[in-house]
Order: sequence, then C-alpha cells, then structure tokens
Amino acid sequence: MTFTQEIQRRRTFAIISHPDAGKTTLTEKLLLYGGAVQLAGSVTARKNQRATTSDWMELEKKRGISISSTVLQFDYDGYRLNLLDTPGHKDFSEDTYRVLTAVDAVVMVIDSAKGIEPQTRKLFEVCRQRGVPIFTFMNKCDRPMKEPLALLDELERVLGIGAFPVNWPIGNGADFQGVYDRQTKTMHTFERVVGGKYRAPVIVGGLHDPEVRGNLSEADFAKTVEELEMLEHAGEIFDDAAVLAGKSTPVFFGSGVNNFGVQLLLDGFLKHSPAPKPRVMAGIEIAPENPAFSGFIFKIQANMDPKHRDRIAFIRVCSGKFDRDMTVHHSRSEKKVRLSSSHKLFGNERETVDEAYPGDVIGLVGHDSFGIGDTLTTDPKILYKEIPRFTPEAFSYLHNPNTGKYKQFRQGLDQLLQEGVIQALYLRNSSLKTPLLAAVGPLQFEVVQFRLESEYGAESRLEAAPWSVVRWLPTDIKEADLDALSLPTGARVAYDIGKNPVILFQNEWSANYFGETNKNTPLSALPVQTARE
Ligand SMILES: Nc1nc2c(ncn2[C@@H]2O[C@H](COP(=O)(O)OP(=O)(O)OP(=O)(O)O)[C@@H](O)[C@H]2O)c(=O)[nH]1
Ligand SMILES: [Mg+2]
Repeated sequence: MTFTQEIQRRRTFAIISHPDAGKTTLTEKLLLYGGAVQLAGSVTARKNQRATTSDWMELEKKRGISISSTVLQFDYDGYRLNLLDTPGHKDFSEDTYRVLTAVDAVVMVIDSAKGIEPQTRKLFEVCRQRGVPIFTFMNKCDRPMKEPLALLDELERVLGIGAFPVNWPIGNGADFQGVYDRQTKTMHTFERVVGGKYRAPVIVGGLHDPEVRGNLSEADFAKTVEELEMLEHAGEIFDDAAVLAGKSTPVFFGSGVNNFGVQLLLDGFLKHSPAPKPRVMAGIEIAPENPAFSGFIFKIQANMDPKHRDRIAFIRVCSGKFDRDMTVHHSRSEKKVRLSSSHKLFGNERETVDEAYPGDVIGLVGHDSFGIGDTLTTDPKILYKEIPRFTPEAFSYLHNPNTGKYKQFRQGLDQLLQEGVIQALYLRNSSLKTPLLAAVGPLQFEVVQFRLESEYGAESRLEAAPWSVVRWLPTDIKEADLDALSLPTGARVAYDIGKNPVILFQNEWSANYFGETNKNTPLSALPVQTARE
C-alpha cells in the first residue's frame, strides 16, 4: 500500500455526549460489529460478565461511568480506525476537550428520551468551532423516546445544524422493531439478544413486509409511513460537502445496548467521514502527506497496565510516517529524542508498533520529559498549539494521614500530576506542606484518592479549601511586590508547580474587585505561557 493509501484509509474519531447517553456501550458495540471483540462486555458488568473494553479503570468498572478517555485501534473493512471513547461528566471534560483536538470526526450520541442535554451542547460547540464533522446516533430507541421529527427539529433549533436522517426508527420503546434505511430503501428488523453480547439477528426487507409491523399498531405504523413520505417529499439529499464542513449532521437511530442500528452507523460513518486533513500551524497548512513526521501529545496516562507501572504519552500523528526507533525533535526540551517504545492501543492492552501513519494515535513509553501539548517532529519548524487549557474551579487540600507511607503518597501524587488533569498549588508564606489540589471539577479529587490507594497503596484525606477562583499574576512580579499586595478578605497568594505566583480568591466577585482596584497588576485566568509552549 502506498503512503497516500495508508492515510486515506485512516478514520480517527471520538464518541461524545452528555453523561450516560450510551457512549461506552456504543463503543463496545462498534468493536463487536467491527470484529475487534468477539463478545461485547457491558458497562454494568455483573460477576460473570465481562466489562467493556474502554472502561478498564478500576473506578470506572465500579461506578459504571467513564472517567478517562480510551483509545481503541482496529481494522475493519479495509479501514484503520482509531476510536476514542470519552467521558461525559463535566468534571472530566478537560480530557474530552483534549481528545477533540486529536480527531477528524465525532459521533455524537443522544439519549432519544432526553434530547440534547447541556454537556452535549457544550461539546458540540467545540466541534463546531473546530469545524469537525459530526455524526449523530439517536440512542435508546428501545425506551419511550421523543418523536423522531421533534429530535431532528431539536438538532436544528438548539444546535443550529442541518440534520439529515439516514435512517428512521420503526416503533418506539418496547415496540421498537428496527430502522428503515432511506438510502437503500430497505427495512432492517432486529431481534433482541439477551445481554446484547452477540450481533442481533436482522432481517433486511421492504417496509411493508409483514414482520416489520411486529407489535406495532396499525395507526402507529401508518404514522411512520407518513413521516417517511414527508421526508422523501422534502427532497433533501445527503450533502457530503455540508457534512464535511460540519454544517449538517447525518442522523442514525438505534439502540446500542440491543445492537440495533450499530452496523448501519458503522458503515454509514466510514462511508461519509473524512480521512486525516491538513493541520494548520501558525497560519501554515501541514498536509498529512508532508514527508516530515510530526504529531502532538494530547494525553498522558500512568499505570494503564498494573504489570508495568509506567506512563504512556498519547500522540496523534499529523504528518509523515512514524518508524519505531526514529529520532525526533521534542518541542519542550528542544532536544532530540529516540522513540523506541511505541505501542498501538486497545483499551488498556498494548502491542509494539513499528510504523504509524497520519491519523494514528500511538502510545509512547519511557519519556518523563514529555508533557501534554508537546510536538514531536523531524522538522523542528513544525510546532502545534492544539491543546486548550482550562482554569481550575475546584480546590481541596490533600493530606497524607499515614506518615509511614509518605514516599508512596508523594510518588503517586507526582505521577498523577503529570497526567495534567489536576494541579498542585502551594500557599506562600506558609509552613504547611500539604498540597492544595486544583481541578476543573471536584470529582477529579475522588479519582486521585482512589487511584493513590489502588495504584500506589497510599491513603489520603481531602480537606475542603475556602477558594473557588484562581488567577495568575505576572511572572516577573517581585517578592516585594507580592508582600505589598492588598488582598481582599480570605484571598491568598500561592505558587503553581512551575513556581508561578497566583492569587486564590473566595469568589468571582472578590477576584473582579481586586482586578478593578489593582489595574497595575494584571491577572490572567491561565498561566502565562512561555515562548516555546
Ligand atoms: N435502554 C437502553 N439503555 C442503554 C442503551 N445504551 C446504553 N444504555 C445504558 O445506559 C447506561 C449508560 O451507558 P454508558 O454506555 O456507560 O454511557 P456513557 O455515555 O458512556 O456514560 P459516561 O461515559 O459516564 O458519560 C448504562 O446503564 C447502559 O446499559 C440503549 O440503547 N438502551
Ligand atoms: Mg462512558
């Protein structure tokens, strides 16, 4: 296969939505239909059931929610898929937003009973800004759902995007029979299989075949047929250009847990989604075909494999070919590094990979100097600035109650800090050595506690901290100037891990008041970036 063919067959996409819409379930079913697993696991794994491939973390299995994004690479129908399952909860959204920088398309999952929920809307906004093509899966049609026309209307009204139904649900809730594919004018009637572990048997036929009607009343069936006629009458056609521009979304209906409509989604997605596109860097386009290898790190994860206890840096390849053992320029250290330990990833399983192409996400092990946002390239002129940064809004002290285990506590915390979803701050003029953790949302602290215990054997105790706002001070501010600051009640000066001074405020009002009354001391919601960052 030629270099260009390798690029053209890559599909790199994320599954996104509000919590609980069914992303992980759908991911598992895409793996089942894509032939990457033989038997689908379930999110709420009971004793003798296997858990999903993407929710592999101990706490995820326990809680039945996704905490961290997962990469799954597999081949299907000539394509190489890099699929990323993301967490929906807003406290974990920093991870999700980073993933969005690494993909070329998304599948947006909607709970058909609930319609568009707040977190879906936020994620959609980010996709729109980035011009990422969006495919929509209307999930949970096996539960009493909103009218399909109302769901389409919601997409257009709430998100302001064109919606093109590729297929249409027949029946709803207990009567959900399957979907009618408007492209091929065929009806796909499914049978439910216990636990949804295997592919659902399907009969493909005409809309008016007798088995299609199932338990559906004459009136309900007639209504559906009328809806379909209406859609036909509207005469809209699948507009590939609008989809690729992120202006219109193809809509698929189904039920992930029952395997209804999963095959149609997978095939429809692959047919219409884009291969890797050029990346823009400082106004210059870097095409995937560019012979220079380049990519950026969008995620770091420690201890994926309890046997290895190492950390993996996830890199999205943007241009050129990756060869194991190649030497590249690392943007942060401005040094040359040899990439010898490279892996393809499938949940928490990894396998050495010798080559990779634009679109691929691979894991690099053994480079402590790698950080989120770093560029790796054979052409040092290439520097990506893709990773968005977020201002922490939750603060809490983390105590080590067991002084005998200080080493485990400290080592664990340091490694978790490197993943970049929590930060540690230290109060100025304080003898207190307890780290003050800062994160986008408080659930992150629970994750830290759980992981410290399960991955490092270190107990910890959280103590609420009285602040809710952090602002960075100018980096060149002098110690004497810090002493002279007149802070509002309850505010404190602290340092981040890079020794940059910050002010912690009790609330937004207090931060704004300080800003108004100290015009000579500009504050920023994010650390001031160094030139190379
Ligand atoms: N009835 C019904 N339930 C479903 C369907 N798909 C998923 N579920 C259930 O919805 C719940 C949430 O599913 P997940 O796949 O974990 O949802 P998620 O979007 O990955 O959630 P987060 O990652 O935590 O944001 C689970 O109990 C699933 O079994 C479906 O098609 N029908
Ligand atoms: Mg999930």
